[in-house]
Amino acid sequence: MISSFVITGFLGVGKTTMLTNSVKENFSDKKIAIIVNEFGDIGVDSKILKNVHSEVLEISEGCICCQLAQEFEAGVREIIEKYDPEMIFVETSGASEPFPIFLSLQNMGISVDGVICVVDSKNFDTYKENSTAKYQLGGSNIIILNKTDLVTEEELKALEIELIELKEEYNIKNTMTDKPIFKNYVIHKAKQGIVAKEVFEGVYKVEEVAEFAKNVTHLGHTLKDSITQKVAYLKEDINFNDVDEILKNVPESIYRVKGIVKVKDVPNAIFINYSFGDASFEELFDYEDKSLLIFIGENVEKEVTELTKKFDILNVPKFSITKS
Ligand SMILES: Nc1nc2c(ncn2[C@@H]2O[C@H](COP(=O)(O)OP(=O)(O)OP(=O)(O)O)[C@@H](O)[C@H]2O)c(=O)[nH]1
Ligand SMILES: [Mg+2]
Repeated sequence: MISSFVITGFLGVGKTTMLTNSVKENFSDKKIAIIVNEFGDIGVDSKILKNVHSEVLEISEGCICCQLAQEFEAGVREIIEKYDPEMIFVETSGASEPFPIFLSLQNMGISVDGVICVVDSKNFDTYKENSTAKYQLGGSNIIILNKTDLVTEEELKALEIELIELKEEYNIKNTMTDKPIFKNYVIHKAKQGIVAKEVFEGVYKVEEVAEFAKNVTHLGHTLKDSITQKVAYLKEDINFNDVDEILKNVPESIYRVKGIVKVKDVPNAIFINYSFGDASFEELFDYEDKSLLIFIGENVEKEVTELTKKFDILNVPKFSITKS
């Protein structure tokens, strides 16, 4: 039986980082396939993941827990046929709830060994009121407090207490019996998504969950409605300082920027990863497409228009959604 993990968590918390930094080295003896569903229609995570993992399937445009369930199942079948993996990791978009994906995998005869919710220890306060974020916590059985390098011990302790309370409140339950679906859950801490192999050693028995899962319905969630994305292309190669300057001008309501840009005097393209005010950069090999920045947040339309006024280099297509 193929085993799988679902990785959930709000936008920018470190899901892809965990997949690139932890998964391969812990399972070097296994054939791993990754499925990634990104918020927005241009997948940059898949490009990053392909640097590390050989088999990456990208499902873009929409949320796999709602309108893309069929595409998701078709994608899983495709990757199994082509690659015959022993393990599948599914990175869900920050807008998805994990439970429907969990059920889809089980319906396909794939064992789900864990639903991992990655939490941003530094920025949890900023997004914790979002209902999807709460359901992501409630629908998981492995909680990873990531970005621990950005908080103090005390802050981390306080966060852990808060998370336990929220987990109890939002713990996914069987609607008939009112009993929690996951009997147990564990909390681990991580920096740069680096966790030990034990994290992936299941904490519950699948059969028990399957029994419970029959009566669970998909809860409505609001993230997709309130959060949108806008892509801006760069008219030409720019200086690294200009990238920095653009990021400094990103308003608070845009809390996620991902992009790939060609920078003058640097041979390879640079992958830009910005979340909640912090940015990281990575070289990306063999990227030949246009330079672009994807802005994700609230009011993006208005805010990105402001940015294009300020930075002439940014060009926002008026009508079409362009796929990479
Ligand atoms: N300081 C610090 N930064 C981190 C850590 N983990 C991830 N990051 C940074 O956080 C940003 C977002 O990380 P990703 O792994 O892309 O987050 P994600 O959850 O996959 O994001 P989406 O797929 O867009 O929802 C990147 O800039 C990472 O470098 C960490 O432990 N500490
Ligand atoms: Mg990601």
